[in-house]
Amino acid sequence: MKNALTAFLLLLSLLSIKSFAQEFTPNYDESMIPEYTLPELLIAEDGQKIQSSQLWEDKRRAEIFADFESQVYGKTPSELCDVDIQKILETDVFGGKATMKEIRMTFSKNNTTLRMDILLFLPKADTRVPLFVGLNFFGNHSIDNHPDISLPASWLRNSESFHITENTATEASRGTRKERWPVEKIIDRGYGLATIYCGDIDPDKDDFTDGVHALFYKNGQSKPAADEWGTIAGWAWGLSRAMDYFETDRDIDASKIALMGHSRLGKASLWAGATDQRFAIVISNDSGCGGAALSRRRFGETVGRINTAFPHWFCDNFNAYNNNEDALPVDQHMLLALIAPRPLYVASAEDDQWADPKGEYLSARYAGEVYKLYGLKRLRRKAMPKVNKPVHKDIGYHIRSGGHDVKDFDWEAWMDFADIHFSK
Ligand code: GTR
Repeated sequence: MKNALTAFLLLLSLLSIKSFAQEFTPNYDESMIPEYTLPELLIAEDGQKIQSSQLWEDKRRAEIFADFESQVYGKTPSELCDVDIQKILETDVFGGKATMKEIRMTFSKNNTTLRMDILLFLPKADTRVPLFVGLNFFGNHSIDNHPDISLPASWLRNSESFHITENTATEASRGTRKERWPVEKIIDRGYGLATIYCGDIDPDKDDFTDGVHALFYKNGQSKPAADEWGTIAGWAWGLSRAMDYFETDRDIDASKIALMGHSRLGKASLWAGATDQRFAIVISNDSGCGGAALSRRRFGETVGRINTAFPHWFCDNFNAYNNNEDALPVDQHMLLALIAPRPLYVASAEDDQWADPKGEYLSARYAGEVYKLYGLKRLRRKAMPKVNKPVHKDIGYHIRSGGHDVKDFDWEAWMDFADIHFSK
């Protein structure tokens, strides 16, 4: 009887997910955006006005952080695990002007291990170099043609154009994503670049048996509890472990690390930037819903739609806000504010309406209230900046022409921004 009831309820929920997905029509009309009131950034839960950066840090920041943790991304375990670090490759590249290294981190706990490879390109220099770090979608070997880059051992999404079949990396996919990673240009500007395949940390599918989560399960647990970390928080955890390594690498200036991420990985870079204040600059590119864009605008992708299509990205508690955005204790401008006082950059693309560029800009502008407490420069204009005209304050923003992608234009704007903030 109990089994029949469970099966019936499961069927009902599958049907409702399916019908939601089928019914969902994104809104792209500004005049159809429902009226909404954003939660107050600078009024604490007990009603106290937050008028100093000290009070922000001592009180309000923690309240907002706790809401994002329990309602949106899920709590990351604070326990440690065993970590083994091996340098598995070091070789000259680009005619000797840079070094390419691979660092293999192996995490173990609960009789489970996880292998995460960090691929690094570092310009040869007399001093420690500043670094950009970002997760990639299709394996470290997809960002450059070099034949020595290790293929990931973890699960990959099948893709004909990236030559991935049977969820396994192949030689043929070397360099297939190199357009998004202008490695030599980055080197020539004096920056290092580090990248990690996101699936090494947690494969991007609704399955919590194969990634980092399993290392931290309590006895008998097989998936995170409703307020525990989803995949995005898992990716952010991996970025922090990479940061642990960067702090030990004598070639890297760990006080000058800019974290960037595109799309779902942009959501991860924002959450990593919020959880780990060692990242000196945080950049999101086309991160949209659950990233930089305001949820309450319900423009393009919505909370209900993202939780339906990607049930594993956020914590289960986030489902309570499907079609119910006004009940959220936070909105995404508050996530951006958690990055303060560190420089923050939000990048959008004109044709990427699914990610709601205007919602991303507004969010970056509203986060400025906290930057102001620190006497920092924020985005003040109501009107969005012109297309392809980056604005570089302590919060940076641009909207690039073209679609959902990472272009050299974006990288150049981020490097200009990093030049200013790292005083290069
Ligand atoms: C889309 C998703 C977005 C964005 C994107 C991506 O399908 O709806 O939220 O994350 O994928 O990661 O490319």
